[in-house]
Amino acid sequence: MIQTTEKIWHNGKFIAWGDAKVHVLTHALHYGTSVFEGIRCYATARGAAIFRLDDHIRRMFDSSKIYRMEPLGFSPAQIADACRRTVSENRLSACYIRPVAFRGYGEVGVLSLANPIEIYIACWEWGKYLGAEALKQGVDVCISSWTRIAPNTLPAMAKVAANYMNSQLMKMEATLNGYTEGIALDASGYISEGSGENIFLIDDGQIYTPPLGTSALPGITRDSVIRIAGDLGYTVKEQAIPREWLYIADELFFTGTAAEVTPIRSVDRISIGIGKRGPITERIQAEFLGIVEGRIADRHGWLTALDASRRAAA
Ligand code: PPE
Repeated sequence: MIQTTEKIWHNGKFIAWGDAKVHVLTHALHYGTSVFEGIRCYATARGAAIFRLDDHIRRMFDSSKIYRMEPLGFSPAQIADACRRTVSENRLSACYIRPVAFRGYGEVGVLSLANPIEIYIACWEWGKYLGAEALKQGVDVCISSWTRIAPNTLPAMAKVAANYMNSQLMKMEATLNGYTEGIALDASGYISEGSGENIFLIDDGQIYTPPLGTSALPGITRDSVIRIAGDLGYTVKEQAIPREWLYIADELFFTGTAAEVTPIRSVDRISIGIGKRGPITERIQAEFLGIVEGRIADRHGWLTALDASRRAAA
């Protein structure tokens, strides 16, 4: 069960957690009309810091633009500020922040343009997404029998609720068959992404990831890892990856806000590389976790300190 907190931000005001309710005829509930983000806040030595806040808010506005959910009624700077205030209001440091904007109660029927847009921001403590041991030991995954949403059906660059019905089919199938996660192929048969993660492959010292054209979400962690890999002297090639390349790769890992950098140790019960976290994955993961947890200099300016006075003093 989710660990509740005290307050949730709604359209500019804080309300009690238990009062954040919607009518059963809310448009989003029937038709999936909801754009959202998942953002992590980390406890660092200098206080709580939110990872790539502005980039997440930018993606949320992009998602709402794609679905003609405009204007949202608040600027990106206002939503970013509301995210910071939601964490402070709940006196949390390490937590997961979930801003969501959706078409609310009004008309019933597919066309949503007249329905009001409601924005909520909640946060709560959320531990390791793929299990406590996953970051070190790696996870066992399968190729999903479900194809990822095709580019001319649902736009994958938008992070919207509807896309997660496809993700849920992948995740339920994987879980019920004893795997931690499923990876989908795109409509052309190439590797797309996990139900809630992007994927990276390492072969012969070279790092690869599927391009965004494979219906993969433009992950903020994906982008961070591409830049961290560059800092470490690697270049990441974005190219189409056939399924069998996963089986014979030296290393594989997932990236995501919730999953962070999680090694994959097997695919379809085929052991990958040394069968646990590989050396390049370990370097990238250490660098990523070092930066987000404030132990390594924030050279890209990715962290937003919650407490501005502390930031000024730092
Ligand atoms: N692909 C998908 C489909 C996806 O949902 C995520 C995030 C990613 C890639 C990675 O994107 P980013 O977080 O920007 O690096 N998945 C979120 C959902 C988790 C959930 O179960 O809810 C997340 O990691 O927050």
